[in-house]
Amino acid sequence: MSIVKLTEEQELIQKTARDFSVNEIKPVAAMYDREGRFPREIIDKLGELGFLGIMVPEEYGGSGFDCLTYVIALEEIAVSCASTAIIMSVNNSLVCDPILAFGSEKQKRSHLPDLSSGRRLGCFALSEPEAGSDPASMRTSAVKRGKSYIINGSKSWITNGAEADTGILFAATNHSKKHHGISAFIIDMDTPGVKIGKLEHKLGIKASSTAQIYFEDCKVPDTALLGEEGDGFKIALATLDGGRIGVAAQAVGIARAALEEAARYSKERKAFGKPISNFQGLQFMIADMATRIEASRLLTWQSAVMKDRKENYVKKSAMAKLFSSETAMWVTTKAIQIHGGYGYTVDYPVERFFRDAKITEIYEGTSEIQRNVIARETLKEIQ
Ligand code: COS
Repeated sequence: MSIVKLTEEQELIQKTARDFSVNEIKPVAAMYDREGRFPREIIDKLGELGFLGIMVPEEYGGSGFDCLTYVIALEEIAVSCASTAIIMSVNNSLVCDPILAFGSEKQKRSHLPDLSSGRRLGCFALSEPEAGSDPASMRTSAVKRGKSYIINGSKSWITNGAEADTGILFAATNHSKKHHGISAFIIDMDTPGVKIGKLEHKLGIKASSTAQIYFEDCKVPDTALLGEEGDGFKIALATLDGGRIGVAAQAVGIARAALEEAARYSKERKAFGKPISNFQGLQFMIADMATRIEASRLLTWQSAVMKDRKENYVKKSAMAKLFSSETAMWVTTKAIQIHGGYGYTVDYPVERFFRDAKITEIYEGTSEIQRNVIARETLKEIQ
């Protein structure tokens, strides 16, 4: 299947994720989407399977696998439900990962076991109403008072925001220092002064919540600081480098689901007296869909392997996210085309895949931001 030979353990995780996805997520995914309901029961089971802290070492209560194993599992989950996949991806990549990479020993021991098991769910609060692609312009502030910080401001587009128990929050501790004045905190979402605002009514990933969060004189202990004061911007970008691998895997899963549905449909549906899969025009679509998905997966796996090897994967994760998300959008569009009018109805799942695909080109850095990152790194490399 690929140049990467999976270990027996990785194949087992892939099978476990696939079986769970097919048996327990696929039958209910359309219902959760239609009702816009958070799939709490599924997330609890993902916790039991060890899928919420896949890369967290066992000593901190996680599964202790590498990033490649993580993306393999995430793709399988995304094939059935992109909403579930992003809930899982945020918890692993955007919450557990920065605590593991930048947290103190005490922070790792106190937060990671609950986050890995699903006893607590995490969110990543970086974006603001007027600071998405340009997080350095954030307005949320954290002012030091004795042994505490007082946080004021608002965050938007926060996946898991309404359900999360633990948040990775970014706030300016010194506005005059611009991006060097941003700090990261691990906060308890039950802290007085944290208020969940409006939930977005979205085009897709409707089973995952996307919330606004307000902070009104929210007092957190200085022990909540993640890394040093002023490290926040670096922590956010380094975390997003990893998050983008997760979104890439999610996009590969969505695209694969669309291809599988389209291929099956094309073999059943007849026109002009034969299955439409017999027509070359349609075969060319299937060929391009399969090829783009394979290339997306290779980029995704490559960036995961580079992360595991502790190589610089900034450019590769941006490439993986860019290519996979645009592939997901393209493949889901073709899947609807192959289904004709039926694909445009809620009676077939491809319309959900199409709606879900779009967000992968937007969150954790838009396609335009990924191109900025790729160009910046490429121009640095070529002298
Ligand atoms: N990891 C760690 N630090 C990084 C980094 C990375 N991947 N990329 C950049 N930085 C640091 C740089 O080293 C630089 O630090 P110093 O000033 O100390 O040297 C600083 O960040 C600014 O870097 P640069 O000048 O290259 O960045 P720009 O301001 O031109 O652009 C981008 C920053 C576009 C890369 C960044 O703003 C970005 O990725 N934006 C998208 C954010 C995003 O994904 N938003 C979605 C929110 S989550 S849904």
